[in-house]
Amino acid sequence: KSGIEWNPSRERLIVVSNRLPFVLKRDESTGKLIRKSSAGGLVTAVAPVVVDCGGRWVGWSGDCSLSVDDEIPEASEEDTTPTAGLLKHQVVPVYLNQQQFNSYYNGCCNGTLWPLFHSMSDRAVYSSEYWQDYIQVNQLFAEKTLEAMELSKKEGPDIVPLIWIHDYHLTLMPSILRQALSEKNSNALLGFFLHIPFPPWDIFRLLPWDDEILLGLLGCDMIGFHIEDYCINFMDCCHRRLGCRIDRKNLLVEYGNRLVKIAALPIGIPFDRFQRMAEEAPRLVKEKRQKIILGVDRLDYTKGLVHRLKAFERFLEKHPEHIEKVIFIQIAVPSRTDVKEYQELKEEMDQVIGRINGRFSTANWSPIRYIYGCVSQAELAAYYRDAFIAMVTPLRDGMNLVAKEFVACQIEEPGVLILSPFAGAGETMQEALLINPYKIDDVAELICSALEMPRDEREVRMKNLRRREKVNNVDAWAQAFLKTIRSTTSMDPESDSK
Ligand code: ADQ
Repeated sequence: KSGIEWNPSRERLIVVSNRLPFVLKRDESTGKLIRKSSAGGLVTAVAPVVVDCGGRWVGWSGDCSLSVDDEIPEASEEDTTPTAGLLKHQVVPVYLNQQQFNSYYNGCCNGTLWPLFHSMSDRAVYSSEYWQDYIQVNQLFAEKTLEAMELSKKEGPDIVPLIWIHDYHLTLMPSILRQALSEKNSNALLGFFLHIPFPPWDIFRLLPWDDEILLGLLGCDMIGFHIEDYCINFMDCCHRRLGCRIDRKNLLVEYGNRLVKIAALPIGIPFDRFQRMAEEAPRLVKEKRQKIILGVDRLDYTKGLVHRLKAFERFLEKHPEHIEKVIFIQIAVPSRTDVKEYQELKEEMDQVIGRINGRFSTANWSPIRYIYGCVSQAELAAYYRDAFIAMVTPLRDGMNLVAKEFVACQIEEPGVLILSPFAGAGETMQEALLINPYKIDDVAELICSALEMPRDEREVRMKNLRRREKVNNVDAWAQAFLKTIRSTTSMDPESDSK
């Protein structure tokens, strides 16, 4: 149950994201498609809402070989994930061919927009071919969403679809939908949430299609970002690039004859689920004498992995008294492995880890344990619980969920969170030790202070961090989004009863 109230005769939620909330795989023996669950926070929070209100989910299946002829399977009987309740008619797949995948996804999304939005403009590639495919795929998603809206409207004459679009892959969709709706004289509420940072004007304007992205997003009734800085950056770009009037106090952008509501809505995690997993997880690391310093990341250059390892190396160099007393466990999940920059990062990681281990290992100890691969959530919870320090030190990050998952799992001896202020999480998790990840020497010293921090201080910091994340969990985030978008019209059921 989502805990969100719906008026079934008037509302239907349609979620649109690059990926469906599960992967579709072909069973080799039967040739039929089966669902493989993905357990991310977004899916956990949003899928129950779609199930409750009889809504729909539009997204790519994750496999270029699939086509309209493939039938979407129902969930298997053993499936207990939050998407199990999504019936096949609620799943609206978008089909991409290999060329579109390479150009739209690897090219424009991950080669252009990802680095630029993370203010790493020197890594961004500008290609008009990629951009054309980005437009085309956004159109494709818009068509599928319009189909889903039509189906939803058929379920009741007064139904107004509430469309919730996710992330940088789909920034052009809102204005395409708005245009189509006005041609059909149809109504819907359009909302968007950006999961990554929105960069400052001086960076954003490097993009050759900056105006198109702003115009695309302004098709919405409401746009959510993680933190206020990103809201301000977006409004500033609308003002300077498009000449829009903006209301900084109430977070509104005026475009055409409409007001677009902007909102800072920091995402949370399923806190209680992580805590429960930490209570049940077995002990994975046997050495009791050694304190664990933990890093958990997608292998991405924005996450500051190499800087972190170098800081750890400096720490061992400057504080040899800690040799054999700590172990650094880095868990890195492979990501975007088709993209050259990600392959290069993988090689650099192997090299730096090899060097540090070669330099400091003794007969019975190696400083770094490197796990390259996907780890189950139950195992992650065990690492989070048993770590003495978690290092969450991205160079830039929209929010960062690892910082939040770590505190949710800290149910035994309280540990310390070392956090970069360049993650959205740095805005609210003020009891963490905040440090600029580029300051290698200072990070090295901070590791030392964290290891020596008195228990009382660790306890107070961790208690406050946990209290905040428990309340501001992922359900609260989804509810806040839906409440804000409803408030842009008279659709809010609370306003009915007034
Ligand atoms: P991501 O960049 O993917 O998300 P993040 O918020 O750190 O980044 O979430 C990563 C998730 O992957 C976490 O839930 C973590 O548990 C999981 N994970 C990491 N390594 C793993 C491993 N080896 N095995 C299994 N699971 C692993 C984007 C933005 C973020 C924003 C989120 C949500 O870039 O800034 O916080 O969306 O809005």
